[in-house]
Amino acid sequence: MLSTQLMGSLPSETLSAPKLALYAILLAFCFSIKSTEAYDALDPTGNITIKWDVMQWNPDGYLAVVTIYNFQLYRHIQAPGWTLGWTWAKKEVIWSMNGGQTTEQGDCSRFKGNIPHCCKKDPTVVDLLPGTPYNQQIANCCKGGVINSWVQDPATAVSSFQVSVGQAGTTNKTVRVPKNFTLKAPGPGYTCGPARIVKPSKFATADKRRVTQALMTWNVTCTYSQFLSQKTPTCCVSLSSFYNETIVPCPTCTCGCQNNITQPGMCVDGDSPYLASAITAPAKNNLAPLVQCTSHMCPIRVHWHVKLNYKEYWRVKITVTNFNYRMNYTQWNLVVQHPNFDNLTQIFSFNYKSLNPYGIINDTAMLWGVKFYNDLLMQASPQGNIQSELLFRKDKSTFTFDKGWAFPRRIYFNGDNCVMPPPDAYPWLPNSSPRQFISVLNLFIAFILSLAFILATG
Ligand SMILES: *[C@@H]1O[C@H](CO)[C@@H](O)[C@H](O)[C@H]1NC(C)=O
Ligand SMILES: *[C@@H]1O[C@H](CO)[C@@H](O)[C@H](O)[C@H]1NC(C)=O
Ligand SMILES: *[C@@H]1O[C@H](CO)[C@@H](O)[C@H](O)[C@H]1NC(C)=O
Ligand SMILES: *[C@@H]1O[C@H](CO)[C@@H](O)[C@H](O)[C@H]1NC(C)=O
Ligand SMILES: *[C@@H]1O[C@H](CO)[C@@H](O)[C@H](O)[C@H]1NC(C)=O
Ligand SMILES: *[C@@H]1O[C@H](CO)[C@@H](O)[C@H](O)[C@H]1NC(C)=O
Ligand SMILES: *[C@@H]1O[C@H](CO)[C@@H](O)[C@H](O)[C@H]1NC(C)=O
Ligand SMILES: *[C@@H]1O[C@H](CO)[C@@H](O)[C@H](O)[C@H]1NC(C)=O
Ligand SMILES: CC(=O)N[C@H]1CO[C@H](CO)[C@@H](O)[C@@H]1O
Repeated sequence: MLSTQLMGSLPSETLSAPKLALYAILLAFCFSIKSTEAYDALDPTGNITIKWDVMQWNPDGYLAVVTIYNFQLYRHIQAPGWTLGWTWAKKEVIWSMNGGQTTEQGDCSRFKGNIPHCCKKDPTVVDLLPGTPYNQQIANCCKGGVINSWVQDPATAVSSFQVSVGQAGTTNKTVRVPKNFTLKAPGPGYTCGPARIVKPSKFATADKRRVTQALMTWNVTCTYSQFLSQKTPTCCVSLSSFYNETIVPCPTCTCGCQNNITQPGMCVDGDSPYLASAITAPAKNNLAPLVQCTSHMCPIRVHWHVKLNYKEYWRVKITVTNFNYRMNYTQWNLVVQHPNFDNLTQIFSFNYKSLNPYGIINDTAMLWGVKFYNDLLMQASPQGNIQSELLFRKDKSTFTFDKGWAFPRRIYFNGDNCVMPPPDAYPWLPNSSPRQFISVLNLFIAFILSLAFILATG
């Protein structure tokens, strides 16, 4: 049953018709998208849609329920949560809010008696925290701005608040939609389009026997670009295998370089006596990671180990390690691309869903933690890692340990690309030379894929 004999002499990967079609599609995308557009080849329609439903006209304005839907397959919003801003078209004010609040009231000195919740021309709204009194809540609120990804849980991929607007239009002819929407999650990365008036939303009552509808509805769509979100990567990949003792580390300086002279304190050693004070020291920007000193300086490393070779199957161990002392990653997820995901037989202690954006090629998987077991990736510490093993069924016509075939083509952590080691550094089979390692065809494919990625994220 268990065979450690190497399969390196099997014919290597050949291009099947569906794969050629995929590469053609990717190639077409390369030349059709503008480089500034946010586009993710693995989640082509991914977006966050913000919907305003006017539920009631008031004497001086309206009452609206604002709902944020995260339609992205694998990108979520984690603590400290989303921040939504816009600019009023006229002199609108916010009388009151439920399930959310503005961060600043602004200058309401022109009001006597009733003072509005916010008088700013460009209000900024955040979610309320869990445990908010019931009379300030509405459905889908009060999660501290945390929104799950659509694949992990559509029920918690939604966030809502209610806003009572004054000094505004009071009919669907006079109301003016807000402009200039901004969504931070919590950092930059999203770009929002203009609000568009759409068909009023319909709501079914709990018993499904009656349908009501909003008086007016407008939608705003926001899309993500990793390029806008940060300049440096945040994640890297290291590789190893049972057939070669070399452990290929993350590329040096992937996320930053250690430089004790010009930037002392940009990383901390795990055994440093200053560790505790560095962690509790107030950060200039509380989103900035405080990382353990490593050659790559990344907050996250994903390690892919080719562990065992059976006759019909082969086994991989994935380990995700957190090097960031300032972050517990809740509801983390991985997206992994490898041609053998079309025959994944078993996965241990992770949830799994196949992502199939083009409907023809089944090589991409989304993996995430099991609730209450390993859905929390703890801050840098001996506990700051999570592991799983994957069992793949061999397809005799494509399977090989040669040419780095057993290593992943692409990995994302929480939707951001993890930098891979260069292909010529991959552990290779004994008796195989680096020259035959990458065929011209593979080079061509790698070039097309990286071009697609650069254009998509850049
Ligand atoms: C946003 O995502 C939803 C769900 O995938 C999709 O139906 C809709 O067309 C997308 N909107 C845009 C503007 O891409
Ligand atoms: C505004 O309301 C009228 C009916 O009062 C309706 O006929 C019209 O379609 C509405 N317009 C919009 C943009 O919702
Ligand atoms: C929209 O926001 C941008 C940047 O915050 C600002 O430069 C621009 O003037 C705003 N436009 C309006 C109409 O407020
Ligand atoms: C507006 O957004 C809602 C919720 O995301 C969606 O169901 C509806 O189809 C959208 N309307 C348009 C025209 O995009
Ligand atoms: C920086 O300091 C750390 C320990 O604080 C040390 O391990 C590392 O070698 C130093 N790097 C350089 C480039 O001096
Ligand atoms: C991470 O979670 C642990 C346990 O819940 C907590 O003690 C720690 O303070 C958290 N760390 C951060 C950076 O939030
Ligand atoms: C992709 O693979 C998964 C699991 O291996 C399977 O459930 C799904 O049906 C496959 N989809 C296609 C289009 O082959
Ligand atoms: C293992 O792979 C490395 C390349 O990463 C190579 O230099 C080394 O020779 C290989 N070892 C064996 C025993 O083939
Ligand atoms: C060896 C094996 O089981 N191959 C299967 C892999 O998955 C594809 C599609 O899911 C099947 O067509 C193969 O038979």
